[in-house]
Parts: sequence; C-alpha cells; structure tokens
Amino acid sequence: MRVLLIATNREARPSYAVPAGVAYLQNALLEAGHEARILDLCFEPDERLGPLVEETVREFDPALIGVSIRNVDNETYLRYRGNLGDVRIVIEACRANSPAPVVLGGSAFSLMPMEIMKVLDVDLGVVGEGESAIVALADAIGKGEAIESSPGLIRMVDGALVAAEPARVADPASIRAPRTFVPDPRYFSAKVVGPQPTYGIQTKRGCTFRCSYCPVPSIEGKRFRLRSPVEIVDEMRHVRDLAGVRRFFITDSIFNLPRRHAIAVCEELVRADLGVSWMAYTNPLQYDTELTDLFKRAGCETLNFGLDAGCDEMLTSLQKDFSREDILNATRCAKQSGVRIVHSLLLGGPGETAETVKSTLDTMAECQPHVLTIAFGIRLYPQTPLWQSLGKPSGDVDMLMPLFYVDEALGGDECTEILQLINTFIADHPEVMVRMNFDQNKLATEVAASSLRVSATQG
Ligand code: B12
Ligand code: SF4
Repeated sequence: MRVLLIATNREARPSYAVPAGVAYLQNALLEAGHEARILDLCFEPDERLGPLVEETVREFDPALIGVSIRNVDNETYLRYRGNLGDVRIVIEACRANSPAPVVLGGSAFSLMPMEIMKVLDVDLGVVGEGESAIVALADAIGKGEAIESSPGLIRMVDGALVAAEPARVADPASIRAPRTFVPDPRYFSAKVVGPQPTYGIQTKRGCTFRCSYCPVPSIEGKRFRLRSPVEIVDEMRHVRDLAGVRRFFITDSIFNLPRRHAIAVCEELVRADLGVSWMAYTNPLQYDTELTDLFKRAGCETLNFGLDAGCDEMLTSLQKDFSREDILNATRCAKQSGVRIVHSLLLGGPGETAETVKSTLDTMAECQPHVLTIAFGIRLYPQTPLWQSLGKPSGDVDMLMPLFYVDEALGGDECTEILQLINTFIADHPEVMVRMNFDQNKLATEVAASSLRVSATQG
C-alpha cells in the first residue's frame, strides 16, 4: 500500500532540523512491505506549499497520508511564531486532491493532540512514537480492516475525539536506521544553512527527570529506553556515506545518562573511527574527566548543558535534579578535555528575582562557557508539573495560544534590573558569546503590562 509522509516543518532557527522521525516511519513501512514516500517541505517558499502537495498527491496517489508536526510554534516569548497555518494548507491540498485518510503525528502533535486535531478539523492522529502505529494503520487500511487497535490512535467517534495512550516502540534496540531516506542536500550546504549543519540522531528515547515545565517525558515516555550502540553507529555511518554528513546532533533528552549507555555509545564510536563530530544535550550529573576525555575521543565537539538556572534556589524551583556544584564540576571536566560548552538559561520561572538572576550569572562567570544562551518566559504545556501547579489560570485556556509563564514579581523595575545584570555580564565577559532569544527593548514594558501570572502574548 502507498503511504505519503509529509514533513511540514520549515523552521530555520536556531538551525534547520532534518525530519529524522519521518525517516524512521518510512523505514518501518518499507520493512513491512509498504511503499512509502517522504515529501519534505522544509525549503519550500510559502507559495509552493499547496501546489507541491497537490502535485505529489496526484502523482503518487497514496492510500494513506501522514502529516508530521514537529513544532506547533517557535516557543519564543515576545517573538512568537505559530506553524499550524502551514499544516492547514497542507491538509487542505491533500483533501482537495485525494480521498486518502490524513493522520497527524510528530513531537509537537503529541504535546497537545486533541487541541490540534480540533483546530485543524482532522479526525485521525497518532500520539507518541509512530513506527508501529503507521504500519498498523497501513496494514489495516490496506486489508480493509478496522483501524481501532492501532497503537496511540486518537480518532473521531460520533463527533467526539477518543483519546489514546501514547504509542511506544517496545524495544528501541529494534529501531533500525533509515535505509532509503536521502535528506535534501540543502540541509548540509553551508551556503543555505550556515556553517554548522547537523543531522539528528537518537541514542535512546525517554527521560526519567521531571523538570517542572518540560513536556518531553510526555512525548518520549518517562523511562530511558536504549538503542543498540552498534545500530546507532551503523546509522551514523550510513548517513555519512549516503549524504556526506560529518556532524551529528544527538537528539536525546540528555545524552550523558544513563552513564553506562553514553560510555557504550562512545566506545563504539571510537572503535568505528567514522571521522564525524557530534554535539548533545546533557545535564551536569555524574561528570568526571574520564567521561569527558572519552566524549572527546569519540568526536564530541559541543555539549549543550540545559541548565536553566545557576543558583540552587531556582534549580530547586524548576525541579532540576542537580546543583550549582554539579554545574561547576561538569564545566571544569568538559573544558579540561577540550570540549566546547554551551550553557542555556531559562529565566522568569516561579521565584525568579533580580537576585536569583545575579546568582545565576555569578555561576556563569565562574564557568565561562563558550556560548551562553538566555531565554526569558516559559512556554506552558499541559501535562507538566508547572502547568498542574497553576491550576486552570483563567477558565477554559486555549493551549495553542502562546502561553508563557513569567513570575508576577518580575514587573517593570525588576526586569530593568535583570537586563542591566545581563548587560554588565556581557561587558565583563567578552570571551562568552551571549545569545538572547528575546527583544531587550520590549521586555520590561511587556512584562509590566501583563498582570497575569500566565501571560498570553502575541508578538
Ligand atoms: C533535538 C531537538 C532540537 C534540536 C534539533 C537538532 C537536529 N539537527 O535535529 C535543536 C536544538 C536544533 C532544536 C531546535 C528547536 N526546537 Co527542538 N527539539 C528537539 C527534541 C529534543 C528532539 C526532536 C527529535 O529529533 N526527536 C527524534 C525523532 C526521531 O523523533 P520525532 O521527530 O519526534 O518523530 C517520532 C514521533 O514524533 C512520531 N512522528 C513524527 N512524525 C510523525 C508523523 C506521523 C503521521 C506519525 C503517525 C508519527 C510521527 O514518530 C517518530 C518516530 O518515533 C524535541 C523534543 C522531543 N523529545 O521530541 C524538541 C522539540 C521538538 N523542539 C521544540 C522547539 C520549540 C524547538 C525550537 C523552535 C526552539 C527555538 N525556539 O529555538 C527550534 C526549532 C528548530 C527547527 N528547525 O525546527 C519543541 C516543540 C514544541 C512546540 N512548541 O512546538 C520540542 C517538542 C521541545 C519541547 N519544548 O518539548 N530542537
Ligand atoms: S528538561 Fe531535559 S532533563 Fe528535564 S525533563 Fe525535560 S528532557 Fe528531561
């Protein structure tokens, strides 16, 4: 049976992201004996979206169309951009040119499936991991059988959406590298995407942590499920040979834990000697130089520490399971081994004040990371401890609105002081490249104007 998979994401910032999830689905479909094609819209201009979908649907004539939604929005306070408009154009072009059922899926879809299905008026969606779900759907549709038992399937019954538990691949060691998918060469062209293109690769799924604002455990599951190191390295070799990829982004929630798995993957990389480099998200627990030396030998170029804060008070507030001491230790180890460090902060959470920001920046001054990214305002998602702790702030809240949490104490003066602290840090530490994801000129006035703890701001 023919299945068309459409990757709708066109976000270019902070860098392009190859639709690796869709490639896994294509692989699963091919292995199950179906025909599967990927239409990647990433580099298409606005005016080509509808026509290109129309041409592809007419020519390929699929019996099932999967539409992947990676980002519902750019998650950026005061520079918000939503993406569901693109998805609507794609769905309309599918419907106008094919009777095939349309099924939604993807990481952003799994965050708020019911809300997205309602707003896009679609009656099939898969929440969670799509490999077994898309195969089950294609099998059932191909044989003219009922689709109800497909894993993770949300569907419309008698005018109402029926929820489902997220689909999970039972044994991630069985996830096989995409064998057919050749990413668009523009993903790796320095001219198009800048100097540091990467290909996303997973070494595991799931996250056992419970950071207060983070929806990843509800997307990937609350346990770590590990892929086979040999298969991971095979996938990297395959992508390197097929598309000339030399840099990878390990897309795990956190790469360094479980530590024994990170070590096993790195040892396999050292053995394979692929001549590739990689970067990864990490947290600062369980670091020593034995580990960072191994990372370096295995090709680690950059570690991105999703710290959010640098003082124990805010780390506790955000339910991070590490301390300032852990941050200092991990930074020292990574630097000693010659690994580039990105520290990421997320300001504005419950209990944030100019004083906590000052303590955080003092820690950053001690760390001196190569890059410091600073985000302000926390995008709120259902199913997160932060959202649950707020109760329902204003009745029937539309989660697809750009909902951001900013502590109510951060009125005008406090915000102005925070901006001064950041600017002083920048002036005192020219060796640290600081990137802010918010408009400094707007911040104090916007935060002061918002009298709600939960602010809905369209910028
Ligand atoms: C790694 C990552 C990044 C890396 C990507 C590096 C790279 N080279 O690929 C970087 C740091 C660049 C990044 C940037 C951003 N990211 Co990001 N990122 C992730 C992360 C952690 C993993 C994504 C991934 O690759 N997963 C692995 C692949 C294999 O899985 P998958 O794509 O989800 O596919 C599976 C399922 O979703 C499903 N599926 C997928 N499509 C379909 C389709 C159908 C029909 C079906 C049935 C199933 C299905 O099956 C697949 C296989 O199991 C996710 C969180 C998460 N755990 O999902 C956030 C996440 C996707 N990112 C998010 C955001 C917001 C962004 C940014 C906009 C942030 C910013 N403002 O800078 C940018 C946008 C970049 C871009 N070009 O799109 C949000 C999206 C939430 C939202 N509001 O929409 C997420 C969900 C994080 C979060 N807050 O929870 N990101
Ligand atoms: S922020 Fe990172 S460590 Fe914390 S729950 Fe999310 S993915 Fe896990």
